[in-house]
Order: sequence, then C-alpha cells, then structure tokens
Amino acid sequence: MTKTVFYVEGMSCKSCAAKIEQACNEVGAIKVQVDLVQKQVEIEHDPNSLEAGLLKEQVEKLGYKIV
Ligand SMILES: [Cu+2]
Repeated sequence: MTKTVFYVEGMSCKSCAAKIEQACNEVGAIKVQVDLVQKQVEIEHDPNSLEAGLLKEQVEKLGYKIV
C-alpha cells in the first residue's frame, strides 16, 4: 500500500473535497482524506493497480491544479 499526498490548488470547500474524493474512489483508491485547511489530499492506494499519475489526472480533470 502506498500513500500519495497532493497539494491541490483551488480546492476550497466541502463540495470540492467530495468531488475529489469521489473521483479518486472511482479509479480504485482505498482511502481518501481531504484536508481543506492545508489544501492537501492524502490517498491510500495499491501502486500495482493504481498509479499516482492516474490519481493526479483524475483530480486535474475536475479542474484543480496539483502543485
Ligand atoms: Cu468547492
């Protein structure tokens, strides 16, 4: 299991957090934790079946920028 942490620009409310969480879950994330204060998303995933790059794509597809 791997933990990937992203700093997400433009994520500001609970609805952003829910959208991001859902998008990550859709591709098979095991656990998604969103910290709106730190603008940080922590994702637990199996790197063999789900690469960090795909998670990044999922979040960027929603219109957020990962820094
Ligand atoms: Cu929002």
